[in-house]
Amino acid sequence: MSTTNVAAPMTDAELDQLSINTIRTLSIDAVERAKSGHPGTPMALAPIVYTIWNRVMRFDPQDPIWPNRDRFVLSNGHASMLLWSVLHLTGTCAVNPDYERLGQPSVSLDDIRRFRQIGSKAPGHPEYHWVSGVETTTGPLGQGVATSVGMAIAQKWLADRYNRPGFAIFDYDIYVVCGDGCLMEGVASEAASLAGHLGLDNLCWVYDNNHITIEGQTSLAFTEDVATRFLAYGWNVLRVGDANDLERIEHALGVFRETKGRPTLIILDSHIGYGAPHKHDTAAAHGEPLGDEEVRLTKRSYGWPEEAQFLVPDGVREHFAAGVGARGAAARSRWTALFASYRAAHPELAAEIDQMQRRDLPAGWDRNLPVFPADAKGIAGREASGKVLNVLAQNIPWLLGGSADLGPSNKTTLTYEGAGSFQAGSRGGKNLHFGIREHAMAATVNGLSLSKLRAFGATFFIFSDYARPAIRLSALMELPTIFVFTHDAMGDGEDGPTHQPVEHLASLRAIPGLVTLRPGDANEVVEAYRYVMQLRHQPAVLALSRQPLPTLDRRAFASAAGVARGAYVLADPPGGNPEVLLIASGSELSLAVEVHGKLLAEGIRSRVVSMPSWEIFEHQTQEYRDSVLPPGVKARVAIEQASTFGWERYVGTSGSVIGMKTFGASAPLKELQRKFGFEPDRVVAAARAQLGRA
Ligand SMILES: Cc1ncc(C[n+]2csc(CCOP(=O)(O)OP(=O)(O)O)c2C)c(N)n1
Ligand SMILES: [Mg+2]
Repeated sequence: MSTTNVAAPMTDAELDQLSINTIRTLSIDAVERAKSGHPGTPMALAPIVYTIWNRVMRFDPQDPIWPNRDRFVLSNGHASMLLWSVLHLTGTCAVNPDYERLGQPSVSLDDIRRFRQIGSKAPGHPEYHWVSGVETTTGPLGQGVATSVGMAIAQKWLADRYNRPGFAIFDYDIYVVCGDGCLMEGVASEAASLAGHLGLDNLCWVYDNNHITIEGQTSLAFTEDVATRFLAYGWNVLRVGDANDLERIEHALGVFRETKGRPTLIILDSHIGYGAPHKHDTAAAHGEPLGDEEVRLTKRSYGWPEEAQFLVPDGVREHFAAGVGARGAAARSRWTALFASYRAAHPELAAEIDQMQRRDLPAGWDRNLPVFPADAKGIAGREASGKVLNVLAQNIPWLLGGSADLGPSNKTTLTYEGAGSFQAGSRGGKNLHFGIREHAMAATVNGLSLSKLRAFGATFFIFSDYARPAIRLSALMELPTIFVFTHDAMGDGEDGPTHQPVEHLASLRAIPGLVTLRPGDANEVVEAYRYVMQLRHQPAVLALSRQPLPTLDRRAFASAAGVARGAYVLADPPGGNPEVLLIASGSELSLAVEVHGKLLAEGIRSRVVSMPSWEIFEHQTQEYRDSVLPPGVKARVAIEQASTFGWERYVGTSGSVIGMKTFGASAPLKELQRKFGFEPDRVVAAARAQLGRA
């Protein structure tokens, strides 16, 4: 290998090489200092990441949230040092959660020195919301590539709605780097299939074909023909046989940009641990420090001073400034001028873009929300939800979403005039057809949300399991995504236990930051949406019934506006002073109301607490919580057609929980309610027992 002269002046080619080797050695040194991390892949992929950033991407380091920037996703998140290196070397600025620029670097050299240490802006994996310039959190392999499909859909949708002749307000591309792990994961297959179907020609995945994963050669487990697979998905497939050949890489990226009608996969043959004499091409280079001696030999092979650490040679920062810095600044200033004339020509559209970027809601977003009259027969949660969604989607232009092939069941289809379907030939449609791909749907919803659209995804509650990894990332990234899950309990009786959620509520309630809501009647559904729409940094799950639920008479009971507090007193005995609390959610709320009446007839004074959301309730003041669940009232019965897991926190160890301890069964709903005890007599008996009057 040729020796690079670290001293200026240099040719452009030398500066390219110097920059690439800076990324490599920063990565090596950071992993060495941290005594943990993944050096081999950054060493191999520095040239592709360098080329994308410094030669191709339109990204202004001064404003990493400029709306029309090209996006870069590092789906093989373990190679995070690639990202920390370029964010540092490009001088990318930090912004705060209110989208204000902070005037300090996003990733400092000191952060890199403290790679993987507490508080460092160079954590183990790319973390959106923690480090500016990270477009999405990655680390769970496959999620980054799948999320990028949502970003690509978003760009197409935004372009369709907002671009006008002479005003290409949104024309950005999405670049993604991924490895063997990402392409082995099922979620990537779903996402690639969807992207191919949709003809997303703004999307470019670069596949690091290094034949290595943790256990060794990919021949252990991965022998498919990736190129043929992606051709079958309808992608454009390119190959670059040498990961160090910048010209060929740049050429392939150019072909991507000229390709219309399909996404592009660039298969890049690389050597993990490139330059390390004993570790290159081995799994040993994947996930551990190289070690002193190997580091020395590697640096020697790069023509690098062997003893230097965290060295950024003169000329490197300037080289990035002259590349991505200058190109990005020029593009952004052109865009800013363009947007100013756009604002003059299309003020309403420009105002929408402003609001969307700040995650504000447009004025009148909640007008015409339905109010459901009292009705003993009632309406299904999913039906009420469909009506609400159709109103909201008309009020909020950038609210869109869809189902994983269950639109007619989930009632999430937007049916109003002009709603349309998003397809290759109709980019303005608001109904997304995810197909039966829940994993990719949820990741796609994240990608849409990262692009500042308000997005929802839907399926049966039971299949929230298939969406869970991306829901978790939604919460971790603090994205206001919306998941509409219907058939939330045993309502689809005859379908049986494969379709009856049991542990799902408990498991979603355990995700930090996620808001779950299980509304108890149609007006609670309205209020649940009203609450959810106002979230800016939290994802929400709506668990909705398949079967009709009685619409409570809100003149006799408390207003459904109480949903906004998570739990509220729905009904008290005359004069107050309850002796037993009945706490219920969703389809069990009307059961609690019925029991309340029966108990009163027996002279037992019960309070019905509607508790659609634990998380929202937890955030109320102690005073409010005590007013709903008075500490002095120990006799408590919780009723919820879901796992009993966790209800002790509200009923105490002596309270009673009528819930599920087993899987369900295949039978008509009425029989299941009898079998599993969701019947008035059973609840009455539990309340009596709580009062020692069994
Ligand atoms: C969903 C998921 N499963 C497992 C892991 C643990 N893991 C991290 S990297 C890796 C191997 C990845 O291989 P590859 O993508 O080829 O990366 P390379 O070693 O080539 O950089 C594994 C299994 C993970 N991060 N995410
Ligand atoms: Mg690999």
